Amino acid sequence: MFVDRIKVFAQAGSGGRGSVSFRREKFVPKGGPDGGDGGRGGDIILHADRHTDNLSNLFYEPIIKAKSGGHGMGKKMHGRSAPNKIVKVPVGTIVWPAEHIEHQPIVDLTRDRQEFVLCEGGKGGKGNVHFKSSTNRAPREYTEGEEGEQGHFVLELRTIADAGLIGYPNAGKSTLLRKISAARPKVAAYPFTTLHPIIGVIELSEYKRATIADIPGLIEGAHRGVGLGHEFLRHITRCRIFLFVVDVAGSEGRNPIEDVQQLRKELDLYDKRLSERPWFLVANKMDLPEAAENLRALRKQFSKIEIVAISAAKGEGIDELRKKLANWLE
Ligand SMILES: Nc1nc2c(ncn2[C@@H]2O[C@H](COP(=O)(O)OP(=O)(O)OP(=O)(O)O)[C@@H](O)[C@H]2O)c(=O)[nH]1
Ligand SMILES: [Mg+2]
Repeated sequence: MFVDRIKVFAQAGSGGRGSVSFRREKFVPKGGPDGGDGGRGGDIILHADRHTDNLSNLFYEPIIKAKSGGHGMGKKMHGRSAPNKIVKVPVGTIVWPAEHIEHQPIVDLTRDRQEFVLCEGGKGGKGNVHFKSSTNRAPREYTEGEEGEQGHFVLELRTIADAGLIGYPNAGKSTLLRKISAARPKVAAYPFTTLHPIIGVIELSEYKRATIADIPGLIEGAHRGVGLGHEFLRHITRCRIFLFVVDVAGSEGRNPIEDVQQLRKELDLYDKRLSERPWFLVANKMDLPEAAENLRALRKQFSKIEIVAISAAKGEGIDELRKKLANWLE
């Protein structure tokens, strides 16, 4: 299961209560106060982890709680501090307050191993040793531990990748990702084979790598939530460049030029800022009959846009695409 948005309730542990206790020893008739402090409650910590690719662990545990600290004890003994509760989330997780999502995020976890204390555990209370004074030698005062912080939050994943693949269903985006990276998205001859974003890592040179996100195919009306498009467009909002993948052979009876225009429009309607980002064309399915002719028309129509012709299925043009990608990402 792929979960990229979830509401959770988080509650850190409370501090333990301070203790009221008096020394009792043989030959020490009136031992003074010796009640120790309570221990700290556990924090709730979000930990960005690059091996975690979605938020499904929270689907099964939408209520996150850390344990409370132990109470203080006699002989000035402190209560035990509760362990922090560490929750692994994918890199690219944004945390919103549940009341107003998409306003001001609480945190954006963009780096691997980045940590954030979502809810702080309460401090332990003070034991009666702290309340001894010249006028009160046998204090019965203590304080309760502080309550742990708590709140409702929405966690949302916005995939982080250098480049995003955008295209109609069946254009061959996943086939391309399989050829160019070690990622293994499913490929099939029916639309919406890809149901959630998948990231592939591409070796550009010996030292350089790039990440590419394959998202479910877009169709007309995607910005309004038709198909799977809208749900997943936010996963490309962080890409630096976009690769529009088209079936240049028009093998499903569509026109590649219209496809590109429609995809551009959907992106623009979704978020104007995205349509201003650098983009390139990948003309796929060059192995099919109509492709060469359509490619000429495509080049004419989009003369200012760089176009790389490939056959993802046959693995043709992949090396050139890899080289171009390195340039585009410079
Ligand atoms: N002839 C030919 N067929 C291809 C090529 N690339 C992909 N295909 C086929 O096109 C179909 C769709 O490929 P996918 O890679 O699943 O397409 P997609 O864009 O990921 O589709 P969705 O996940 O549904 O959006 C499959 O049957 C592929 O085998 C190509 O270069 N040439
Ligand atoms: Mg796919």
